[in-house]
Amino acid sequence: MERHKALEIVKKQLTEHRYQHTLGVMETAIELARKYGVDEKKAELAAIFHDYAKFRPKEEMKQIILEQNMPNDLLSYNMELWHAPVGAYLVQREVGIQDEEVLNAIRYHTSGRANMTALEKVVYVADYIEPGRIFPGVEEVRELARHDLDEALIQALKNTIQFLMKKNQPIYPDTFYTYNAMVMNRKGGIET
Ligand code: DGI
Ligand code: FE
Ligand code: FE
Repeated sequence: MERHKALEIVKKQLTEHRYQHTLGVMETAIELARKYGVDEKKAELAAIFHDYAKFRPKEEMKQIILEQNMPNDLLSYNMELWHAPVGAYLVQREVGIQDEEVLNAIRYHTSGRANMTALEKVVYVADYIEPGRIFPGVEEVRELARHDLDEALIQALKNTIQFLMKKNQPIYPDTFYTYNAMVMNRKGGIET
């Protein structure tokens, strides 16, 4: 699908602020894809649609999670997590995107998962560091992303887990699984 067409579709689903964020994620994902040898068109498409379901009503998301047999432990956690798997489903159903790699990059853009593909990592990190993001620690992840996508991802996960813990929020298990898998497979091995 052409960029212009994809943007026109997603714009209708988002607020202006979230659309600007999406443009930032798109540019960043393309840059990271080029740097790390990932398919740029897939990165572009996944980035454009990554927050497609962000503004769907809670009840609609809940119903989709139940009906489509998505992991229903999601329902016990922050509803902020829901728009990722629900987005993958709706982008397939409503937009007609069938590429499983692209759909998975959307599906796992919030929690991550163990053994992420390079495309999934690109979208996750781009979402975290796009130019519109301003929060403590983002600059460090931007710097890491210039040379090492895995280290950037690990740092983003650490920040997210710490941020949630500071707010006394539960951590979704996949977020930990992602962190653990990344640290265990780290180049140079784990420190003991
Ligand atoms: O949709 P975005 O705002 O662009 O970013 P995102 O899809 O990464 O969503 C971030 C939100 O998801 C943020 O409010 C924190 C929340 N979140 C991410 N990981 C977890 C989580 N919430 C819980 N409870 N547990 C997690 O592991
Ligand atoms: Fe998101
Ligand atoms: Fe996002």
